[in-house]
Amino acid sequence: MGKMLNKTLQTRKHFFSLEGVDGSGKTTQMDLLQKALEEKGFSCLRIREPGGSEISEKIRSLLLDPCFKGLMADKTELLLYNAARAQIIEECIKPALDAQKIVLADRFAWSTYAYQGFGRNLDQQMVFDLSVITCGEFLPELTIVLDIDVSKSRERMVKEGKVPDRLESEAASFFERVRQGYISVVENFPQNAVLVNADQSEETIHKQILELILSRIE
Ligand code: Z5A
Repeated sequence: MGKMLNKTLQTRKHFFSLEGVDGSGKTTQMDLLQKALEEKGFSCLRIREPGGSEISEKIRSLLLDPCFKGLMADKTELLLYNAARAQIIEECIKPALDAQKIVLADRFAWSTYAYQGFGRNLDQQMVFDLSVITCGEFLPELTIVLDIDVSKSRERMVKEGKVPDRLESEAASFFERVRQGYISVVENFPQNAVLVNADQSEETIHKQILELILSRIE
């Protein structure tokens, strides 16, 4: 179970992220959300983490390479996710927010809190503090966590036939901890994070997400 963090959170307006275990439907929902916002005339920058810039994509391939399974130290993993994030903030997020765009992130700092803090059992306060060092004020004003039973999200991944990367090949218990990590984010930051039941139709989930985002930007 997650502990309550010693924290203050600085966030940026017009910055949103979608989070959840793999197969929770983030990419599907990102597509629908971006399209709906652009149809309403909003200009959006969409990013995915880790990645989104040349340097961050190189870090991504290091992080997800299955040949490092069992080799990469947990703290190396933690620092690499933060390094990729520091780069994408400077190169992409800051300029987009300065240009009044809406930033939509497929994963961001709460992935690190859930996967490294809970999945890998690293000290949660330390993971949080490091995120604050990496991001400063560049944290999303609202994070939508797509919450789903781990067995159901696994079924979706199997159905899709995706070859598992280094993290995706972790045991189910790892993803159970990650799910608890996301629940802890919502408990710690109810103003900045919300759970949406991801075991519903794509259209129902989309409507809920769009309503949440529009309530912050219109
Ligand atoms: N990671 C980390 O450890 N620490 C960090 O700080 C960060 C990341 C930033 C990145 O993987 C890995 O890095 C990730 C966490 C870790 N790994 N793990 N494990 P990624 O970017 O390659 O993949 P992902 O982010 O996990 O996304 P994904 O696997 O592509 O899943 P998704 O985007 O959430 O789901 P999807 O592609 O939209 O949908 C999956 C399938 O379900 C697909 O066939 C859909 O058609 C289907 N689907 C979607 N919605 C529904 C509904 N509503 N009903 C039924 N079926 C659905």
